[in-house]
Amino acid sequence: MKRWMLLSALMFAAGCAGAPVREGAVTVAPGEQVVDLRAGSYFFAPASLSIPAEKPVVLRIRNEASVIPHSFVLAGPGGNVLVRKPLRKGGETLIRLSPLPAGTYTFYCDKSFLGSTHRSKGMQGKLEAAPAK
Ligand SMILES: [Cu+2]
Repeated sequence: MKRWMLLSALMFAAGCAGAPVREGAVTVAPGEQVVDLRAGSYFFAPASLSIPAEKPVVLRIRNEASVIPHSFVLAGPGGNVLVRKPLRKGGETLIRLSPLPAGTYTFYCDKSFLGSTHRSKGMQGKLEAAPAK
């Protein structure tokens, strides 16, 4: 009984460490393209991604940082924010991108520490949505 309570307390704590809103789990559909991205303090790798335009894509972001909080923000060519999501610490976060029009997008982490943004420390990159040939 005691052990069961401790386990559920741990799971509760782990589940609540990230986003305040619980979101439905993203599952990859058959044939859907998965793009891998690594994140950490303070980088995204690769810093330059290419995906097909007008196709749904799932981003699979492996966050190597287990203490410092990071996020993934995707902004359109005009700077408008399309996606903003906290990254699971020391684990994977799946993000399904709606089909994007061809163009160059920017992704970055919007966290900061002592007035210095993670983005300025190197947590940013470019995502190219390329038209099919
Ligand atoms: Cu960050």
